Amino acid sequence: MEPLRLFIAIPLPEPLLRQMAQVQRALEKQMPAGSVRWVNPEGIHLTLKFLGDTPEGKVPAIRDALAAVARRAVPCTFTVGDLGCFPNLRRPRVVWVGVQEPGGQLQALQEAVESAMVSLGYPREGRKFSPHLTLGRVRDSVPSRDAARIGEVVGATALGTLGEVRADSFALIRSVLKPTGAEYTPLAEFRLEG
Ligand code: 2AM
Repeated sequence: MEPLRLFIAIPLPEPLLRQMAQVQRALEKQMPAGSVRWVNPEGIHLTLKFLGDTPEGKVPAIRDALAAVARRAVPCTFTVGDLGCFPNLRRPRVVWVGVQEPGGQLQALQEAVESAMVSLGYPREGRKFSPHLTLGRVRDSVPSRDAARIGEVVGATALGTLGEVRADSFALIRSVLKPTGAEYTPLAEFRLEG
């Protein structure tokens, strides 16, 4: 049987997704044509853990482990705003909107999800958790002059705060890669009950 490509993420409210679509359109106008693959705004989410290819038989254990995390984790509120690029503005690969949550509950939730998945055999993420909402990915074929322009536009755009999100659940999501972009299907949602 085909493995399932899975990840764990916090879904975002519709009005914020519409704002993100506006930001994408505003950026696209200023960037070299076709230089960025913009993600479908309806699917924008805050990723907590990417699991990747997973045998279907493992899904019940993942669900049980995530349900246990959700029973203990508290809801949190985070702010969405400001723009940036990974790895940096000089070598942009991913264009994102930032997520700020000084209270530390989002970080605690991500760590709890990470540990639960490490216990199930997934590798621990080597990088520090940098919560973000991906808007688009710079195409591999983009000449360095165009990449520089993308970084300049992102650096020069003062987005400010788009809004606050009350996160009271997270989801296990299946991703199917299509030529038109990734299609996401939530397999299970977990309410934060702590
Ligand atoms: P992102 O949050 O930076 O966009 C589904 O692909 C989600 O898992 C995306 O949101 C993506 O990153 C995240 N992700 C993390 N590591 C990944 C990887 N190695 N391959 C694909 N997606 C990954």
